[in-house]
Amino acid sequence: MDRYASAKQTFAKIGIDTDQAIRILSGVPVSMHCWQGDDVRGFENVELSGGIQTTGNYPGRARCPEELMQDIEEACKSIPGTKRLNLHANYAIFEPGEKPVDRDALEPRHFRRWVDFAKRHGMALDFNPTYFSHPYAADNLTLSHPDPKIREFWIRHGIACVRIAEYFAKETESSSLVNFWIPDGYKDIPADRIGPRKRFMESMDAILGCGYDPELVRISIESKVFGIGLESYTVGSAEFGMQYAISRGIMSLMDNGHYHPTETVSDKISSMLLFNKEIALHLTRSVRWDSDHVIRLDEETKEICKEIVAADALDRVRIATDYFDASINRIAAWVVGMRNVQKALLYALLTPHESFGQLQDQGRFTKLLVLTEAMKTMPFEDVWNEYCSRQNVPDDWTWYDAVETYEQDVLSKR
Ligand code: RNT
Ligand code: ZN
Repeated sequence: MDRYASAKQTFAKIGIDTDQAIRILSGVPVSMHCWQGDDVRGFENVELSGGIQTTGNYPGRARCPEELMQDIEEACKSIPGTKRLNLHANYAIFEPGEKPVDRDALEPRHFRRWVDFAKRHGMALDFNPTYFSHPYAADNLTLSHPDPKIREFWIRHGIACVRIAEYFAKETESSSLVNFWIPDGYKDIPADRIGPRKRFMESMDAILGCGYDPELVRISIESKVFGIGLESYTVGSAEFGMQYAISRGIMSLMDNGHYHPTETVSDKISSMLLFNKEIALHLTRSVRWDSDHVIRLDEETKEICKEIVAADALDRVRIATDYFDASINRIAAWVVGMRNVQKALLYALLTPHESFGQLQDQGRFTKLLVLTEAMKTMPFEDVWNEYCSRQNVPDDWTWYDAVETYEQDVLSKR
């Protein structure tokens, strides 16, 4: 008997249909961040700022739209499942001879080439206004800036991004998520905490007031606990984000690098699902702080996916990746992280949540522990390999060969 057939039987004994798990997984969209390919630099030729940082200088960073697209294409060859592409506003493309515009004047046409690219690859698009790496964000204040002129600039930017997402949604026939994250905060203890938050609230209200079709565009707000150089206070804190979102009927986005080190997003998901129609996630790996390391198949990644699957909420959670490691091959970084999201989802789909839940309700915690641990050595690999082969992507031991060849032939020549 082949290995998959045997694994299928083993999982059937615990009430799991591996074919069904594979089928479900293949339809779960995961939005891949474009910014791993160039260390969040974008095409504006400015240094990264805004309380976030990439470290490392591995050769081969994408330096222009063509290179970034080519690298995304290369990565996607090794990533199974349904992929969306997550763009940032600073990845606008100005055609040769066209005069670049500032971020408050961006238009859909500046993303036409991305739309063509996405369509060619059967991907839908998500979007992010870029509130960092810009002269008007030099002091790390944007939508909460005390200067109304600067706030207005950033409000116009937000509205421009909503329009661009509308265009994405129409073109790709799939609603586009626009995620608002601002770096705004202070290095030291602020004299006034409520003022900046009130200004952020009012600026967001002005953006949401632009009028948009929620069938086409979904809007989320991503909170954060601190940033580099902004250690003491973040305007868009967790409480701000959650309450703003729920009161305005938009989505909360939780990035698992944005909480205190012992707080876990996996524990937040169920509460959020009880009170929100939909939620959004940035999957990442924090190492001591919001360091944006490549996602591993670690306990928290698995636990997050378990929470989504066990709550039967795959269609209510918008999953995206968000990390940037410049110290290793960037294409491999994409592939490893995206494959690990897929693996964690598969692991969750292969777990008998109902019967485990019953054990909990019956107070049979010893058996629950025993079986939860037994799960870990089930023939997961055989189901994963079957999934990869049905998705026409290489297995774990071979995909890197192609990436290494690509590094030699393409990346090393940049
Ligand atoms: C920053 C946020 C945000 C960014 C991207 C580039 O802390 O996580 O999502 O990583 O917008
Ligand atoms: Zn994020």
